[in-house]
Amino acid sequence: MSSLQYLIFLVLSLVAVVNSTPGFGDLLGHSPTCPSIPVPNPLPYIPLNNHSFVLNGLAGQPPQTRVFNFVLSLGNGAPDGIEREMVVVNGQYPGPIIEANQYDHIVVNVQNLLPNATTLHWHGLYQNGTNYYDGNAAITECAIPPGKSMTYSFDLGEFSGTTWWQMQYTDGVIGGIVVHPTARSPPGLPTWDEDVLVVMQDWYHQTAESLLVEYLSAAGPLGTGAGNEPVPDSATLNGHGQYFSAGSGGSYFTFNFVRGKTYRIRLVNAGSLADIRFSIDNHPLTVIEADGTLIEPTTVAGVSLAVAQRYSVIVHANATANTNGLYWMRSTLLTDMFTYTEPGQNIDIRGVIRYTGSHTPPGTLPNGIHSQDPGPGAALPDLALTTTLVPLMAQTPPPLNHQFTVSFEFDTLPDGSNRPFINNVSWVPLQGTSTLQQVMRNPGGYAPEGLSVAAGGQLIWTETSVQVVQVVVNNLDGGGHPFHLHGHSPWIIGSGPGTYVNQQFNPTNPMHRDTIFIPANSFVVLQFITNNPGLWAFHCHIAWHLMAGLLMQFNSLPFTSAHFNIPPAITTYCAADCPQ
Ligand SMILES: [Cu+2]
Repeated sequence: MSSLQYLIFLVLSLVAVVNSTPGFGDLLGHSPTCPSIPVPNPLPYIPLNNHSFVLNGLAGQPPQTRVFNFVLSLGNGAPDGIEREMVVVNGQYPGPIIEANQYDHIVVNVQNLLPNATTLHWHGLYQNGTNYYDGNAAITECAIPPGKSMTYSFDLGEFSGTTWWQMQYTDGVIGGIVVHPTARSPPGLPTWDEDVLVVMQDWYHQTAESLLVEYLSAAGPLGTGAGNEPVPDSATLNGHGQYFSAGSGGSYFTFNFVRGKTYRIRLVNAGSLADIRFSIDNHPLTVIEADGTLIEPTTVAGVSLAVAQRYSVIVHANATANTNGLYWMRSTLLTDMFTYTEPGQNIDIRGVIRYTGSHTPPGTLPNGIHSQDPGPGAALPDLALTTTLVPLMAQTPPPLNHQFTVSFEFDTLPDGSNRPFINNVSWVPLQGTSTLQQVMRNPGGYAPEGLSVAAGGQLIWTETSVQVVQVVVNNLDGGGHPFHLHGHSPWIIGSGPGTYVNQQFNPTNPMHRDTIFIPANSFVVLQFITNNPGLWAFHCHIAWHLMAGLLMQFNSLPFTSAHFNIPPAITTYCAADCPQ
């Protein structure tokens, strides 16, 4: 791109950004076609009860359709001790857990009683043949207007493992998804007696809507500078958190261990920004799953999860260090993403493991709230980088057909604010339509074969036939970014510092997962097969970076997508053109 082209591009993208920014969380009535409803007054939220996080198994049940009803509304409450307005599902936070077996069919009836339009995205699910239910506003559907409903209806297909659903984009309410495999466990996979979910989320006391305005401004949050991501105040662990400033304490998620039993704990980072490290005092963790991929077991002291990543760990209830039978679960926010000090912040969030037989009164804490982590009781490392993980079920990726490179970085706009760019393109959500709708109307022309840029910041790679593609992603930024590919679990063929310069890799049983952390100033090489028709977002999962435009799309098999039987509601909602 010449410097003149670049200048024109910057001005155009600035105009696009300015035009689109109110699209996130605008007031009602942005569009004359958008319905307005009397929004119900927020009620105090109900914490999802502790027992809900224990999974039922469902093993041996025949394949079936499982139906869930989600009513989205505003609520209020103080998960970490500080009152704020929240988004809740059926009055609850976190939202309900979707538990099913592989190959089940899932139906979720969503009713939106929020003042803004929204969608629900089912992270990591393949949505093969139902791309329009991927829940990606402005890409696979248009958001559900206030007062309206939509039914998501999809097969789980081959997916199994631990994942989560989330509301896009503002103040995302979240919930777990657990899909049990139907086949017998592969050799080498440890067994467990009980199965429990632990969902962790960094937590802000301001609404995402107001924080986004600050983030996208030249002044930045708290005036700390353009491009500084809003730093969270605390975090929650299964909906319970602690914030000790202002005299508030919050509450603790508590889980009972029966001595001698073995537990599978499924960890999810459902947050917006921070990496989170999980550990349990005096208990080693044996990691067996990463983003739905079973891995060769590896025993560690702690596990760090980037935003949107998941791990399963096996824990033996055999600790004797604490005579009161109480141990801390620790969910520690890593500060590497934080560019300024948030006053009063608590990064040290706790939950409680309580051995049955503990003679302490209910609610007793293991020891001091500022006690140091004693470690697992043996000298163990933390979990290493993704590229060192080995899938338990070996796969050899087929030889590649097409390779292409994208590079991303952040740049300052003429007004002093900061935006991300992939190959010099910053994504802006389409208004009143979706890229899928555009492709269906013009499958051969909207986004031609290969890499193209459609109007409004839509960077799209198109494959009109089934191909094995390799995408080289160069991170030119001085920070790390967790990238998520919708609808796939790409192989990680290679990675390293700097930019990719045709290094050769030997992809013998490479790791594959749907959310890959790309460290600062480094690259990854991903490989996948374009056999899943539709528009698949590939984006940084840090909420602020995504909303600022760090996203591109893969357009697989557009002539197949053109025959999708899109539910009429989606078309109607596109025409309504409601702000999110
Ligand atoms: Cu990012």
